[in-house]
Amino acid sequence: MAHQQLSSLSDVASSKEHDQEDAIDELIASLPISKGLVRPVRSLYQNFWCPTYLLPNVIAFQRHFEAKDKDILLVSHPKSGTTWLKALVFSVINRSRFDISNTPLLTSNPHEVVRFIGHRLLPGLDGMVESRLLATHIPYPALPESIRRSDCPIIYICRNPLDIVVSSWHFHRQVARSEWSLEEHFETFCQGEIMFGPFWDHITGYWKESLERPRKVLFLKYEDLKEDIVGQLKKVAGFVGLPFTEEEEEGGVIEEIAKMCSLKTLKGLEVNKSGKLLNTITEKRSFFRKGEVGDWVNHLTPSMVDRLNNIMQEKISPLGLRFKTR
Ligand code: PAP
Repeated sequence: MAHQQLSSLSDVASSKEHDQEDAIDELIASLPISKGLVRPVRSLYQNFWCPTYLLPNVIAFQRHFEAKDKDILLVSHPKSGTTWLKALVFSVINRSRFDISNTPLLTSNPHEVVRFIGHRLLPGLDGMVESRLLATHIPYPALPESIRRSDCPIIYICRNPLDIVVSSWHFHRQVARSEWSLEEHFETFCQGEIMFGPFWDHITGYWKESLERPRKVLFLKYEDLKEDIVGQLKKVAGFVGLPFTEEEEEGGVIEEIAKMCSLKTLKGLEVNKSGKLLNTITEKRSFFRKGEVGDWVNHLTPSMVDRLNNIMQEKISPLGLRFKTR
């Protein structure tokens, strides 16, 4: 009898799960779609373009993720400095455990050391009890409510869109191994239909939140990191409640972290020179290219620059946000 009851309860549970899966499939089927090159189809979900195959993960993340106040979430629009930020913040918060002689960054790519959550689901997250360092590309309004409501800090990195479009074009061509022209890519980018775009909503969503809740969201710029990495690292350490001590500053700890996480060092490590990222088709070396501010001058025509500047002036500048572009 008890057994019968149990099996009928589990039947109910599994039929509920099936109903939920059906509902998610129906929801996904109802969304507007756009053709992309690397991920063939993107869906417009909650005002951002998401690769359709990732949507079930995004929805599960939104529904089930429970943030802890001690979690730290790194966020970026793709190609804005994600890899760099992962390496830097990991090094800052783990500096009492690791230094340059034994950091996991020597043997693992930054994307393996700090994993994405939301679009990729993280197995075994519950086992990570202490402060969890996680990353996502999901726009602010689409984050799980538990992240927005909790005190877990968010560190966002943005980059000037002229360099993002060039960087993402190189990346997509490499991943898709195809002759995707810069013109086609630029058009998609300006229409906002790039993964996790439109870029202007992504950037301004986190920018507004950083103004309203500066203790919740730290807003960093790739260009500022290039200009003054020591100052920016101090900012990050203070923001996560682990400011550098005088002794650490005098001992050169900040410079050591900056050097370990520099493009030159990471790109030169064997672990980042070949092989694919865990469970993906992406070559690890494709995350490291030039890492310059202003590489767009070598790629974009004057009319492309005008068009993108106009979009920025219309969508981003009114909020008081400016970029260094060279
Ligand atoms: P992702 O969003 O797919 O993870 P992301 O790391 O944000 O990519 O962007 C890659 C860019 O950051 C590349 O820029 P580029 O194409 O203009 O060269 C890459 O070279 C740059 N990059 C990667 N690691 C570093 C680093 N340690 N320091 C500075 N720039 C870096």
